[in-house]
Amino acid sequence: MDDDLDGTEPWWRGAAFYQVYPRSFADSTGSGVGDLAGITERIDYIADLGVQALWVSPFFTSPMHDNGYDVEDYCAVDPRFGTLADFDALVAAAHARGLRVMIDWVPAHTSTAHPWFQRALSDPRCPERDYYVFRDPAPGGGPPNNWTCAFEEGAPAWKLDDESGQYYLHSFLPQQADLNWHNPDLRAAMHGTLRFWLDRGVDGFRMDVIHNIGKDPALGDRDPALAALPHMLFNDDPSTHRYVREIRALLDSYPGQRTSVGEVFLLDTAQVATYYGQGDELHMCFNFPPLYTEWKAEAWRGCIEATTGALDPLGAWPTWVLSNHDQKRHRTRYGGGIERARAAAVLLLTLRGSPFIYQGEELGLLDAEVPEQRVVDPGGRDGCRAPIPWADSAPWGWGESTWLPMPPECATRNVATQLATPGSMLALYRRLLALRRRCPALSVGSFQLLDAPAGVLAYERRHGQETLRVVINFETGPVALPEGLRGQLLCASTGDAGDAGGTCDALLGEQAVVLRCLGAAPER
Ligand code: ISL
Repeated sequence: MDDDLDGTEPWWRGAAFYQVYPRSFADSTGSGVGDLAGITERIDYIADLGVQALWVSPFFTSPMHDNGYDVEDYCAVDPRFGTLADFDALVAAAHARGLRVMIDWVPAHTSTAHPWFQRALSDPRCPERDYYVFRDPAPGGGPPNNWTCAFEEGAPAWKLDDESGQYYLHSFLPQQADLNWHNPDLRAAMHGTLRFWLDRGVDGFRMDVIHNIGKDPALGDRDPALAALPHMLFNDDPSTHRYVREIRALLDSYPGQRTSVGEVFLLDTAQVATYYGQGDELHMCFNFPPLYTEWKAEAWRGCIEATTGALDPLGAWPTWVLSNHDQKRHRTRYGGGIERARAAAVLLLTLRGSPFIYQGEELGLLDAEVPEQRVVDPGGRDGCRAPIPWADSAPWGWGESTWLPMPPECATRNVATQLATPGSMLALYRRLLALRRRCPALSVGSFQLLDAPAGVLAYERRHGQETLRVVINFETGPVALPEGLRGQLLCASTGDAGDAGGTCDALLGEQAVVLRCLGAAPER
């Protein structure tokens, strides 16, 4: 595998990542639930898409109260998803195609079914009791502080253990008990779980709510005005940085540029930036404001400026995400139009930083409608987790029944049809990813916002002799491009690439283009 893109950059800078949600990716057994062998069977699909790495969401032993983000055994594959041998086969198949494999690591909490928690409950004097955050009730009774949990608005982040009379902390479901990272034995045990997978050859980790590992040792009340919002959104204890540096040192002790991307779910990018440390904490952080930015040129310009303003001075490498397993898919969020989703693909894959594609967005999927009797997720996030349609007729490459309903428009939004259609969304993602590979200006080049007419976002990417321009029309009407924004068309969000090579001096409504600057050297 090439370690560098141009001899100096680490592999993950400018790499495009593909998020696989194993339950819904591909099913090798006909059970209606996707599995690891299913991913391996479809690994060529991911390789041919043109990404450099995949991130596989949790497949560890779990009671599945939070679809695997409630881990019962960090070092075992849940039988629903296969075996460790299936995992090894997936890594081997990915590596054979030059794809890196990142897995999800959930360090902030375990399932209450985890043996550590079970021991902690059964014997309050056992060492594992301090792996968690148990506290006496507040002086007047009730939870120890006013922190609230996610998924249930305003509900306390504490659950009473009747047996001992103490509460334990849970930032998410009561079945997900927060770990106490101040305990050195817990830290060592969690480091052991990283080593387990590093020794098996994984290339890195997506670290679930990593900002939530360190807690204010005093467990003080939060500002009552904000107390109804989940504590996790605000948890930003200085101790976390030390723990993250230890994790980074562990990754760095392995050869091969093992990598981390942390889910730092803090809504201020300046706060997120601190988790890059001095280049000695996370390699990359997810940044959530872009996920909440509406489809408007001005809003995106502001979002990009805020991101570059917070990260560039630190030399911190950005990530860009439009969809994931927790949020409405961006096509759904942006109103459902397909041209808009196509323009969004150009944006995602040409900004400076590492883009993360969520499985199915390359098909232009919408969220599924999930009737009440089929709801699975306590957080209301089933719609974006619907299975990927592979075949061009029902049951779309799955067994007769799937764990969630299929998404809408399967007859056109399936892999078989889109592979055979030159102008498909899938073809567009493949074209854009190929362009990223061919043009270092897009993957690792510098970035500069350009002046543009109202409703249009334009920026320049530059590397060596190569200068590319990206111009995105967020509005539905056509727009003429001023002289300074014209260029030779390399890729348009519309059509099937038939017009590449011509000069572009105007955009259709909701069209986005990648251009080579006129007067620049012709493409090599
Ligand atoms: O899901 C959300 C909003 O709909 C987020 O607030 C989410 O809780 C947050 O991004 C943290 O997410 C991660 O940790 C959770 C898990 O449920 C998510 O699936 C995971 O991505 C708890 O482990």
